[in-house]
Amino acid sequence: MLEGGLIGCGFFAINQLHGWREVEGAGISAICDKDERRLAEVGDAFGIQARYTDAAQMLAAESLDFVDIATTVSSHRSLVELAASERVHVICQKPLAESLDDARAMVRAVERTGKVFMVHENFRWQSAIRTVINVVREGTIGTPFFCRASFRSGYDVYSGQPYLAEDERFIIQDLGIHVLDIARALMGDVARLSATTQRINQRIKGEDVATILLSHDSGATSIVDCSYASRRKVETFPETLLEIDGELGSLRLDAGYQLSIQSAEKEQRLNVEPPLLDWAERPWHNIQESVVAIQQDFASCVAGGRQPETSGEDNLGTLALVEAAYISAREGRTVILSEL
Ligand code: NAD
Ligand code: 89V
Repeated sequence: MLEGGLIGCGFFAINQLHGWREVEGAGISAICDKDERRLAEVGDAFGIQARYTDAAQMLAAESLDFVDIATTVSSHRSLVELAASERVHVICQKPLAESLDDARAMVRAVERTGKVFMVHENFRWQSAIRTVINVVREGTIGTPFFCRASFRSGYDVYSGQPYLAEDERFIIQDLGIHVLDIARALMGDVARLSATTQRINQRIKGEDVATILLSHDSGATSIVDCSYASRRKVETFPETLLEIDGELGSLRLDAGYQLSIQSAEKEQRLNVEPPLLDWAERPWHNIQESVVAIQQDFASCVAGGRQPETSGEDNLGTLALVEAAYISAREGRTVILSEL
């Protein structure tokens, strides 16, 4: 059994702690949060007695195989480097870092230890998205040449995560990063990108709408569009809707987890709604189920001595798209990814 230490016991860490209880071969035996009140609440709720307000002290005192970093982005680099210096496996929440330079340094630091380094980039582990990825990778619709990945919502994310209203960078860095990662998982790496951003809600500091055009290395095109300012009768939070055309067919993942696949041979309609786990609640159940899937993959990678699909190294490609989108929107130009 792999023993883990969770750093950061905030809003999302609750899902991670529930998730670890379901993972085979790994669990959390110690927790850390610099906020003592939060540490006590979460320790009591999950029956974890080993509690620390300092991650270095936790790593020194406990015999851990891995750390799960669930703090917000500004602390990710120092915590990942601390974990590397203590030679433990690492899973770290997205966004991995505030800059590409930081992220590259973090990847190099863990690489030198030979340990597993996963980014908790869970959207591509959502079961509906995973089904679509498998259909595309199996060649059912032939080589894809167009993808639209769309996340449009009016859901109040600020009440659970107040820091999202305070950052100069909002929707691309927090949410767009997931949708850009889905586009990469489906369509491959990106050669160039252009983006526009808007701020509709004037009470927040960053952008809450982004529209991004991607030209992939393969020649395919994707549109990634995100909004937290969309007032819609059917509120789809937190679903990513997909539309993909391939040389042999097409598929759509529509609202309510309805997947339709058209290929030369057949037309299929599938309900790919994720199960509601006993600790989960709608509409978050989609994200909550993906937490179990990604954490199980982490445990399997450690046991099997392999790097995960959403490794630190892989995530540099997604983080580069985030950086490129901000540059493009600010400077009003197309950004060539190889120049970053
Ligand atoms: P939060 O602010 O609610 O929680 C962060 C916690 O970390 C706080 O309790 C804080 O006291 C603690 N902390 C900060 N720095 C620390 C340090 N150096 N040592 C110990 N504790 C420290 O934030 P959140 O909403 O839970 O978000 C955490 C991360 O999870 C963010 O990176 C966010 O983007 C990500 N997130 C991911 C998803 C997803 O679906 N993958 C969803 C929500 C949030
Ligand atoms: O996934 C996230 O990081 C969350 C949310 C889905 C609400 O955007 O912040």
